[in-house]
Amino acid sequence: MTSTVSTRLAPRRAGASHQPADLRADLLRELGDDALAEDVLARWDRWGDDLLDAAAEVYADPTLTPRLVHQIAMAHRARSESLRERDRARLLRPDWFQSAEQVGYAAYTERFAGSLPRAIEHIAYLQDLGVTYLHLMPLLQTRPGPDDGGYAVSDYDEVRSDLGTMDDLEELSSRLHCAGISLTLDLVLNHVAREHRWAQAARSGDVHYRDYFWTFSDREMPDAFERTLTEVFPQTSPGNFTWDPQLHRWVWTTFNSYQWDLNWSNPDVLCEFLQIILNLANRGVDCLRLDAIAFLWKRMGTNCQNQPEVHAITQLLRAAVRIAAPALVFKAEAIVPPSEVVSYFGRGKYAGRLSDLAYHNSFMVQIWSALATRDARLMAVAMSHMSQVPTTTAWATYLRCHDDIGWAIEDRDCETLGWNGWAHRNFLCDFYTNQVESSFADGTVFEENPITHDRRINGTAASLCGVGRDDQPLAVDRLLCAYTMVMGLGGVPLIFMGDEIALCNDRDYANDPNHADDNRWIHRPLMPWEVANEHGDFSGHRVYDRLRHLIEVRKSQESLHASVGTEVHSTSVDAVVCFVRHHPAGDMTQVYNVADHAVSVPAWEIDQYAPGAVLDALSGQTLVAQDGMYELAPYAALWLVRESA
Ligand code: OTU
Repeated sequence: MTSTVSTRLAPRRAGASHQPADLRADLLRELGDDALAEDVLARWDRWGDDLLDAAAEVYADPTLTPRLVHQIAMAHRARSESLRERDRARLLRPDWFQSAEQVGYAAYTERFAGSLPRAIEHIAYLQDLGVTYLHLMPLLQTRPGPDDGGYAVSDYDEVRSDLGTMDDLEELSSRLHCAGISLTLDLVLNHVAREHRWAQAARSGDVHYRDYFWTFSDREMPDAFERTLTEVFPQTSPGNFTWDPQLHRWVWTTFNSYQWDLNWSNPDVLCEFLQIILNLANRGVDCLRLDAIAFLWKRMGTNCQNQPEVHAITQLLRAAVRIAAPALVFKAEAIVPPSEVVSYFGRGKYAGRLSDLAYHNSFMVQIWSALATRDARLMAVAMSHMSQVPTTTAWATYLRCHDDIGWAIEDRDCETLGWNGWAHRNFLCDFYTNQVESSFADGTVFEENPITHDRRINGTAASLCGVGRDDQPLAVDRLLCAYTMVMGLGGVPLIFMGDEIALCNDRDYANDPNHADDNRWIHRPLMPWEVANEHGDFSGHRVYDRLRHLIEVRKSQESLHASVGTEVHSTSVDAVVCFVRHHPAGDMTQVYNVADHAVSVPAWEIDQYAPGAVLDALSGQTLVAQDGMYELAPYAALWLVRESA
């Protein structure tokens, strides 16, 4: 044997107490008589190195990998026949979530249906709209009192008692599956409620559990960390540390003071979460939204976001899931600068090994910015600065979600246009809270930072578009133009509950003592079924029908598959932007006019991207040039393809 070959064959982690070969044997033994043991082993051979490399990168504990192997084997053994079937189907179609047929819908169970069993009654409604992916907002057991909209979990093994039980969850997921709809749930993994049993044990003096958290006896370390940390809720929960009188220590609390950040450098925390993930997978969950994933790893001297260990941990968990429950995918919720967000799909050695989906926060912000300025150039600049994402992943595109909108716009992108970044962000905030003449919106301010004066905003998509205002006859066209962009980028478009019927702001939230302190509830209205069941809406413009048509067309366009990216180009008309998609199934040029007035664009500027593509798949009409110009109505949105396509 030559030395080159022997090097290649040498164990990759020399020195580790458990060699990959031992672990493989452990896995085989622990799988016992599992009928699919060979399949699991094949997946270990495919993904095991991802798990081992990542474990070695973050954790020094030699007992960790055998524990993980044990968890994987046990979870697979407990997996039901129908979910094993689902694993097989997804392995044969690993791009299932990238397909143009995917359309998502996000809702709070209690606002949408009241409870999990009652949600079953509304599956037909989702099917009619064309939904294939349902994200139910956090529904595991939370602390009593304010719970940050469910993001303060006190028990990961139970469903919130007002919503139902774990069995109800399982029943719902299997009913959804029968209807061709996958289920996404939140995995709140940066923090737990201080009422969670781990925090309770820590508070009563158990040092094993105290190590699950970041706690400090005095202000020295907290003060040192604070120097480079930012504040998420500067008004309602200032600072990142909270004094706990029972623990008699400072606890790291990035979000609300009742949400204790977990110490992910502790391998026990990792194992706890792998178990939670595998349990949810075995209940039939198809996708986990990794909440606030950017914050997982703390490092002195940084803002404690986007640290490389976050990616290694994601790789480890993702690999474990690929082996034990491959029907499950991950969606990263990293609301971080555009230059950072792409790293959640994996860059460099992590490429394609991390989350399958990630929220496209930057695109969302750019849509609102373009509508406010009636100018789409900044969107083209920002989108062209974003790096390519792995071809096996997909963006989750959206116009609104349950959170506020923070103006994640980079200074350098503004500078390209000679704009000042700070001034532009400030303008957007004024605009969407209706403080400038040109505003069409009806939003409110969220959490103004008293030091930086940074402001974020709230409001439903419809209210931010001007639905409900007598002086805004084009509000619905604006809303649909924006949703057409969301549906057109490629990836999984997410409809936030109520947008399909143009639901406006709900000022009643202030009457609920658990919501009154958090004005994000203004855009989390109750579903008015008497209106929705009629497919009616508050605008009088049949938004539901128009959106359903848009969805139908989207599903017919194979070229919207997320494996190819979208080029975003500006034109000589500031308000007109082109989305260009090159796909073997057929090219598509999308044209949008973000202004509330008609415009003319030189025809060649659009034709250059896909000559001969003049059929608008959305209206079924052919685009005809007049004197070399295309005339575009206010908020025109066209998906141009070739006639034959
Ligand atoms: C996420 O939010 C959730 O979406 C929020 O609803 C929760 O309050 C929060 O986590 C805590 O669980 O951390 O990575 O601007 O965008 O808090 C992004 C506020 C997050 C949210 C931010 C976000």
